[in-house]
Amino acid sequence: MANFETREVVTDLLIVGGGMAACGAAVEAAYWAKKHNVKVTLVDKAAMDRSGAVAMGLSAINQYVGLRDGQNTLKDYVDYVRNDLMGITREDLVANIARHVDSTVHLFEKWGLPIWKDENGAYVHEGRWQLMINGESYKVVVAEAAKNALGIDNIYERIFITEPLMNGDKCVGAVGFSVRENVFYVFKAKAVLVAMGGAVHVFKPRSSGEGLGRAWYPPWNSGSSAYFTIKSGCEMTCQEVRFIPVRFKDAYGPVGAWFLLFKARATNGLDENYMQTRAGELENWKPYGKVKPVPANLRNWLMLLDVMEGKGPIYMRTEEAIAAIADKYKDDPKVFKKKMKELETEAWEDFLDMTISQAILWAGMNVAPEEVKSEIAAAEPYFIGSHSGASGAWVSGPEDLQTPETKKEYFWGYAHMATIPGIFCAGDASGASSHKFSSGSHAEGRIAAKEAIRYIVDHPAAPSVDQKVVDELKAKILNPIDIYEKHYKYTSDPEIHPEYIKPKMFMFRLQKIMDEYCGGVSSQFKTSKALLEKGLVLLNFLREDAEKLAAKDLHELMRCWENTHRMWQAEAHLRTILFRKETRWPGYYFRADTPRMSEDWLAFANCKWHAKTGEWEMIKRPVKYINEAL
Ligand code: SFD
Ligand code: AMP
Repeated sequence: MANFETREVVTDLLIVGGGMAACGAAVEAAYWAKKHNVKVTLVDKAAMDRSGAVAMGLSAINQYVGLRDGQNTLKDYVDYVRNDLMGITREDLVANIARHVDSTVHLFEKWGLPIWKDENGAYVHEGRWQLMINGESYKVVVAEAAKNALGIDNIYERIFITEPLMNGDKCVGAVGFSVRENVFYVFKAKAVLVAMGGAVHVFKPRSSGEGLGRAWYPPWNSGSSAYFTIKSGCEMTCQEVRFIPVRFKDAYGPVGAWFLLFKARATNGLDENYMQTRAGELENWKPYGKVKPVPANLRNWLMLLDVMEGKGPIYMRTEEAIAAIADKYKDDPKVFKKKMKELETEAWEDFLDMTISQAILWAGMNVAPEEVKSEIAAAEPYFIGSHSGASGAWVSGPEDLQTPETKKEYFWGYAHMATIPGIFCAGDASGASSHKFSSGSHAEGRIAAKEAIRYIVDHPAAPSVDQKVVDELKAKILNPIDIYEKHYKYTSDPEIHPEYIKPKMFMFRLQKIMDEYCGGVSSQFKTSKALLEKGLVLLNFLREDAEKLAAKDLHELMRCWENTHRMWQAEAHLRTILFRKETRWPGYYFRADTPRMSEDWLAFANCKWHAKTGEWEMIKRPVKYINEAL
């Protein structure tokens, strides 16, 4: 077997991940840990300063409710999220995050994040819920606070968490390996807070050739949260809800600032505004088709109807929007010139703060946004518990926000704890609580960490770990290195071999299956029972071949496990689309054999994988609202 030293870390609370949710968890856990003499450890596959979705920075904070200033109520936010998700949401979770998110944003500001202010000192809003920031260093600022709170000795960077460590049905920690040295890590803990982000590259991306790998969400979020929670036996929710963002084409620049701040229109190749010409289609998706703002998937759907009729390309009318704003200043040429310069700067900064490659693409294509319109397109599917996605673990809500009706279904002792005791989830790892974004993920991390410490105080027994389980996991995790060592000399090209499969080839195969059978870009997001069933057969063959993944070094070992994690996310997704016999989110995916929304399916489609049998269980759970009680 590959020669790896084993290092053991014994702790009370283990935070897996170092992104927005984990940083929130670190800050809060450190506070409560001191009070209760509890040890907290954080482990990240990368370096916290620039790890996760916010690595490149962001140009907006997308969740700020403004409760302090009476701008909105909790009920307003909950109504917004429920409508955007076509009725499928856990209002108790959404409200719990929403009532804490403003204080997280105030902390960001205290820690040094520049939030735009107007001449009266008020935050500048991009839209009703969004604040403009100078956010290139957003993650650095947030990580610094987390590191200061936890102390550097309690943080392990560049360690890839591969598997949950189980003792029967109980989670007693996690195992993984260093991506820099031959060390296998065993973390033993009384509770684990899962915050390893969402999943990217499960589907074939639009990017190819030199651009291959370019995606909207970060490619290093590879489904580890979903894998960890599925494999440990947690019930999962909304696994069918993928998010398809509309983005500036090919470099995935954000559109929110254009639609909301600059009030731009999008038009098709014939200069028609599909939101107007296709408005009649919204009747088919009532009541959600008639709410304001129109749900994100329906906005996509109206656009896709044009694209499917050959009416592309679709353009963001940047030139029109800038002209309309500047027009107000046209009487004074000096002020007009200054305003135009300001708008041009804001347009570029929107990309430079969070999607630098879009600025590079614009520069390379001689795009001056004040002069020419710019192409946008629907991206490939992503799995996230935030934005207008919802996939993640099924977690308990807070007790005080339940109605007698919801309490039976949505509460089991500790808020944001999964169905396996001691596993807590936050950010993209927790499901059915969409629209939390960077700020809400941080807030959810804080909530979950406080609850995890409470759980540890209530359950102080040391984790009991079976050494045989650890030895088996070590052998399994390092197996790709052994396979490569054994066989690589017997081929003229180590990339191709009858005895093994390299992780990149494995990823291409996974992406092809998902793209063609599960409604990816090439299939125009359409699928059906027959296609899904065939896709499942192919996924099962892929699962057999996962045993033959081979790695020539530590980096490829990480790639092997990233792709195994993606494969499990893929299977949960496919099975849940198959289970939900309707189309609820056209614009994200369309089931051609069940093309309409059905009252029977105003319900959560949950799933659970059973380690003992290897079987998946599909579970329908009721949707119950609390908004009237707010
Ligand atoms: O414009 C392992 N997001 C936006 N949020 C906003 O508030 N405003 C925006 O402007 C946003 N936009 C946006 C956003 C993201 C991206 C990529 C772009 C634009 C281009 C969304 C937020 O960023 C997102 O909601 C949160 O970051 C989610 O937080 P969290 O904690 O759930 O995920 P993370 O931050 O990605 O962190 C994941 C961490 O896990 C680590 N990790 N560690 C150990 N072992 C493993 N196996 C691991 N796998 C992953 C990662 O290293 C990381 O630390 S806009 O589009 O709307
Ligand atoms: P995006 O840049 O697309 O990620 O959007 C940023 C924020 O603006 C998110 O909260 C979106 O839900 C919201 N948003 C984007 N476009 C629109 C739109 N056309 N109408 C309403 N909200 C939008």
